[in-house]
Amino acid sequence: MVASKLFEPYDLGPNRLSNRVVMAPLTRSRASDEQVPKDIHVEYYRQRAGAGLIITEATNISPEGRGYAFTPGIFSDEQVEAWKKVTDAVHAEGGKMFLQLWHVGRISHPDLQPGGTLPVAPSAVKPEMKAFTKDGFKDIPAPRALDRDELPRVVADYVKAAKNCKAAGFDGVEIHSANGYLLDQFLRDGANKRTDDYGGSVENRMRFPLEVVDAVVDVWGADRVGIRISPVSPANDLADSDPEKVFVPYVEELSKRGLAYLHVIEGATRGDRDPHGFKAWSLRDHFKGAYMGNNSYTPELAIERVEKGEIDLVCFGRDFISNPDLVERMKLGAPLAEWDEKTFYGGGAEGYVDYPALSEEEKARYAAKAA
Ligand code: 8OZ
Repeated sequence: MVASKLFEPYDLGPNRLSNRVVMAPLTRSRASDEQVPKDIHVEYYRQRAGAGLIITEATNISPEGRGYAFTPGIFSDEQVEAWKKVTDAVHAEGGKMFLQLWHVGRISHPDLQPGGTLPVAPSAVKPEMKAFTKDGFKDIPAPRALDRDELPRVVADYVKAAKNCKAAGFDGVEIHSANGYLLDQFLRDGANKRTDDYGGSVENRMRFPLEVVDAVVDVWGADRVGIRISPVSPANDLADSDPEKVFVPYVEELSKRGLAYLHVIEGATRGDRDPHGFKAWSLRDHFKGAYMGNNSYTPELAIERVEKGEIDLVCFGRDFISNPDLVERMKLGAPLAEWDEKTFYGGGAEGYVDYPALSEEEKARYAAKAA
C-alpha cells in the first residue's frame, strides 16, 4: 500500500472528505435534449464515489447559460429530480458531491439558445471558436452585450440554480469562474470591453463575478461554496493582458468571503502546466481556505505536493474517466487504465460506465506486490 496524506480524510468546511483526491468537473455531453441527467449518470457517478469529493460536470444554471449540446441543467424540477438520484447514489457509497454552476456566456450558438437568439456576454466580442450543437460544430457569432439592468436577472438565475442544488441533495456547489465562460469573460480584458462600472478597472471587472459569489454564498453559506479559476489558460480564446493584476485581488476578495476552496487550473486547460510567467499556484498565498490543484497531475506529483503541504486537495479528470476506482488504484500503486478520447463527449454507456474497476483478484495481486 502507498501511504500518504493524500489518502487521509480532509475536513472541507462541514464536509468530511474520505481522502484528498477530487474528481474534476468533466463535460461528457450525455444528458437528454431537455438537459436532464439519465440513469447512466447515476451509475457513472456512483462508480466514482471513492473520490474524496466529486464535482459534477459543468451544469447549466439557465437555458441561456447553455453552450454545448447534451449538457445537463439545474433550472427545472425534472433536472432536480434526476440529480437527486445521482446524489442519493453517491451518498449511499459514502461519497460527497458538489454541483458546478455554469453559464457559458459567449461560448454558445443561437441553435443552443432559447428562441434562437444570440448568446450573451459582457461585450460583443466574437471568440474564434466553434460551438458543439446537435448538428455538429458551428462557428460562434459575436454575442450580444448584456445591458447593465439585465445583470440582476443573471444573478437571480444563479440563485435559483443554487437553491435547486440544495433540493437535489448536493453537499455544496462550485462556481465555474474559469476557462473563458461568463464569469471569466467579465474578469479578463480579452472579452470585457465595458465602459460602465462592470468593465475597465480590475475592481469593476471583478464586480459581477463577486455579485454572483455573494448571492450563492447567501444560499449555501461560504463553507459549502468553492470556486474554479484558470488565470493563465487560453481556453475558449480568452486571455488577460496582465493576469496577476486581476487574479491576486480577485482571490483576496474570495478569501475574505471565507469560501471553502479555491480550485485552480494551474496552466493551460488540459495542457501545459506552466505556460506563463505568472505562476497561478502562487495564488494559494492569498487564500485562507483549501487550495485545490488541477491540471495534468500524476499520482506521484499529487502525493509530493500534498505531502509538502503545497496543496490541500488535488483534482484528477481524465484518469477518473478510465479508472472509476482511481483512489483504490493509487493506494495500491496499481497501473492506471488509459482513456479513449473518442468517447469523451456524446453517446451513451460506451466509454462512460463500462471502464471496469479492479477485480478482487487484481487488488490482492497488487497489494501483495506492494507489500
Ligand atoms: C470540455 C468540453 C466542454 C466544456 C470547461 C466546461 O472547460 C468545460 C468544458 C470542457 O470548463
